[in-house]
Amino acid sequence: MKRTAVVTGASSGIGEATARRLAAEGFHVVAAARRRDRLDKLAAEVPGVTPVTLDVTSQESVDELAAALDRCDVLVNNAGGAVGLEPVAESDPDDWRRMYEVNVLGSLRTTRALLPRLIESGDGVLVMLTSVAGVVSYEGGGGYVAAKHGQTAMTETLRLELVGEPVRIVEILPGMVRTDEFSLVRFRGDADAAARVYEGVPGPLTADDVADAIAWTVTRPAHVNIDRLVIRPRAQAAQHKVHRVTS
Ligand code: 8X3
Repeated sequence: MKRTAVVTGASSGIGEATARRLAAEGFHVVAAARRRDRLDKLAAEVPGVTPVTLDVTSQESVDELAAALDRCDVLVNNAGGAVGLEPVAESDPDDWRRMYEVNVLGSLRTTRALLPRLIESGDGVLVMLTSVAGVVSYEGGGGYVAAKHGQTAMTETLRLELVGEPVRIVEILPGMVRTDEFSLVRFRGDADAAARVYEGVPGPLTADDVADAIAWTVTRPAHVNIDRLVIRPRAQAAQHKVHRVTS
C-alpha cells in the first residue's frame, strides 16, 4: 500500500510544489487547503493527489480531515504566512492574532489530530515549515517573526517529547523564496512592493527548491532525522546580507 503524505496549504506555493513532488516520489498525497477549486485542478493534473478542503484555523475542519484518512505516514505542516510589515509599535494585534492562529495553532491542530496516525505508521515523519524568521528577528518582521519563533519552539519541544516513538520531527527553515502569494499577502496586495523584495536578486529560491529539500528529508532511512534544514538562495548570506545586481 502506498504511503500517505498530508500537505497543508497545498493550493499554492511551497505546499503545491511539495504535493506535486511527493506524488512524483510515489506517495499518495492528500492536498489540503481552503481553496478547493485549486486543489481540484491540481488533483486532475497530478495522479496520486486527493484534494481535501481544510481550514487549519477550524478544529472542526481539522477533525474532518483526520476522519477522512485511512493512514498518514507524512504530515507537512506548510499552511502559514505573514500579514503586514509594520514596526512592532504600530502593529495591529488582529494581524498578530491571525498569524499566530494560522502558523502556530494551525500546526498544533493538525499535529494533534494526525500524530496518532504518524506513530501508527511505524515510520512517521512530521515536517514543520517554519522560516529563518523562526531563528532571527528583523525590522518589520513583527508578528511573523514572533509566530515563527513560536512554531520553531513547538517543533523542538515535539522532538524532545516524542523521542522513542517511531516518528521523525523535521524542521525546514527557508529564507528568500519567490512564490506568487507570500510577499503579496505580506504587503496586503501591493504587487509592486512585493516584487521589490526580489528586485535584482540573482536566483531567489523557488517553491520547487524547497519541495526538493522536503522530499529529501522524508525519503531518508527511518533512523535518520534531519532536525533542522536552513535553505537560502546563494545570494542571501544572511537576513540583511542580500546580493542584488543593479543594471
Ligand atoms: C519568509 C522568509 O526572510 O521573509 O519566511 O522571513 S523571510
